[in-house]
Amino acid sequence: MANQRMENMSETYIEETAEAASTVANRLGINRREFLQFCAATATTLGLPTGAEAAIAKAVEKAKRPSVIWLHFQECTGCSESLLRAEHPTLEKLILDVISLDYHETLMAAAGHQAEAARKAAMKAHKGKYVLVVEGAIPVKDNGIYCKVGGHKAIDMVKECAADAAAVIAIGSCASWGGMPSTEPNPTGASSVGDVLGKPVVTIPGCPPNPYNFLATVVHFLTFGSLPAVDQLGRPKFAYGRIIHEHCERRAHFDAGRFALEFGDEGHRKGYCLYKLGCKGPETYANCSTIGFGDAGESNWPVGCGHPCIGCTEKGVGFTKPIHQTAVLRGMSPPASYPGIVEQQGKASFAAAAALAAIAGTAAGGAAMLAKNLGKQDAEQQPRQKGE
Ligand code: FSX
Ligand code: SF4
Ligand code: F3S
Repeated sequence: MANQRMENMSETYIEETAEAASTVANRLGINRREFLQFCAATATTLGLPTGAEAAIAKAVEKAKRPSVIWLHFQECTGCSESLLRAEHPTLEKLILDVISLDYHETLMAAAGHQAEAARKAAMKAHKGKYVLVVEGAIPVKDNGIYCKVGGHKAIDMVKECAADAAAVIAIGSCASWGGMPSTEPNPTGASSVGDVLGKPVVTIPGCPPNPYNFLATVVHFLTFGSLPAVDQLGRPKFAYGRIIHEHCERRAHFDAGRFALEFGDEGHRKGYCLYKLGCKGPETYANCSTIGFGDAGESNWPVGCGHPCIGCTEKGVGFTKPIHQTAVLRGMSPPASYPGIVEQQGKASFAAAAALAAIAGTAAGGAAMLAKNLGKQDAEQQPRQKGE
């Protein structure tokens, strides 16, 4: 898609973009074409029109790198790891080029009092202008004593650092809504950044989140001077506007009623839909199915690798619902038809299913119909698979 965007650009745009790109590419020691592709891919991820590549390239070239203070609390550091593991064109180079990472406990060379001093200095020098990124949940039970860094409680640190920040970004599900540390019975009272600060913040959920969603958010801030449009949970709409199920590569199998019923069964080996293994794609908002992870080629995301989505981005789903519990079919539009497999097996005619779908009419009706069909499929598929 990025290449297609490049082809659609006018020559002027290409020249402008190329000029800015040369500077950045030299600075990063990467190939200019790779950088241009990155700009095009970021514009595509953000849903920006053709031509925005030039603005992005120029912003990355010229904009003053915003100071970033990155705090770690209750988490596994997977968010930072995923940023550093991304490739093409070496995301960590880009991220460290577009931001000035002034405080990050895992990545900074300084330790102890020096690290503390670096945080204080950055806060003072960039008062009102720095971006605060928080990774990890914040324990609030027992006055917040369960997480301390340098003798300071997480709850105090986040409030202190947020007070003079230009923007606050909660990265990962832990910071966005509590994530894994908040799993019942949540002994430490692990809470989200928004809850602790008592105000909405931009959230990039996922455990870990897709690094491009973070980078695209930062690039948006750099290019337009503002954070991207968000939904009611603070999630950038460009990344979390759709449920995974809508663009899943296995969706045709779902619609046709072809499911894996056990790990390793014939349906699983054939790449059938993982809904009956507990896939939460139908109730999880994220772009995993469209942008994948780690630039390691097609299908590089949980479902693509054969594992049901556990809904790691979604509060109330990830780390909350049992893995094998089937998902709520959220926002489903009924498919135009219920083809194939049921009819072939002679249990229900296609015409009858289509007529019922037409009578049901609404999306909810469609979902109910679908659920009915799923039941039929189960009855059909089980003995067939056992017999094979
Ligand atoms: Fe880990 Fe981050 Fe999960 Fe949490 O990612 S990958 S536990 S979302 O805060 O480090
Ligand atoms: Fe894909 Fe899961 Fe939806 Fe099946 S249920 S189509 S595997 S997202
Ligand atoms: Fe998480 Fe599901 Fe995406 S488990 S990474 S939201 S496919």
